[in-house]
Amino acid sequence: KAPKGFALFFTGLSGSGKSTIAQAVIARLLERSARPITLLDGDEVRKHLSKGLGFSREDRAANVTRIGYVASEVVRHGGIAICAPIAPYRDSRAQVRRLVEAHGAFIEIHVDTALEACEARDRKGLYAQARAGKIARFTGISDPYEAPENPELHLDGAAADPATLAGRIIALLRNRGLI
Ligand code: GGZ
Repeated sequence: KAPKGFALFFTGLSGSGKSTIAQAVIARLLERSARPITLLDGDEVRKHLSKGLGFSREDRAANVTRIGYVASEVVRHGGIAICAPIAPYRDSRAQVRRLVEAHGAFIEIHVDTALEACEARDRKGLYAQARAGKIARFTGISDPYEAPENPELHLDGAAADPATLAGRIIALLRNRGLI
């Protein structure tokens, strides 16, 4: 019978490791099967699906619900959607959950890397710019991040390497009979 579709929805601060862990999960999934995977990464989405949107509350909500809509369509057709926006607002995440759960499973993964660790790495130099006031409304510095209360999985991105954290996600998907 056709496999059930599901969405992995990563949420967390900039530099928390969402994209890197998502990539490691994709590599593991591709080893197991030929099921197609749709990646909706924060960065890429903003170049295409959400081109022109900024970082106000409204624009972030629009960005996140657009991602959710695409994910729900993928899941409706039995596919795997992997989403990795910051998604700082609880209500937007809940809206995405409702959209996806109408058709399949929604797995919310909080990549809960301490702000200090994200900022210490600062691979793109964005935190330095935010501290200097050159980027306004930067999540964790000058804009809110509402932590998930009941995510399916809670990970500390600084506690283990991405491959190990991806292994925990694969185990959860196996336990739930999704792969
Ligand atoms: C947060 C920002 C901002 C502001 C630009 N606040 O680490 P990155 O660089 O590559 O990922 C971040 C990305 C966040 O976009 P999302 O679409 O994931 O955000 S949301 O879900 O809130 O809509 C960061 C960069 O864009 N970036 N300005 N002010 N991150």
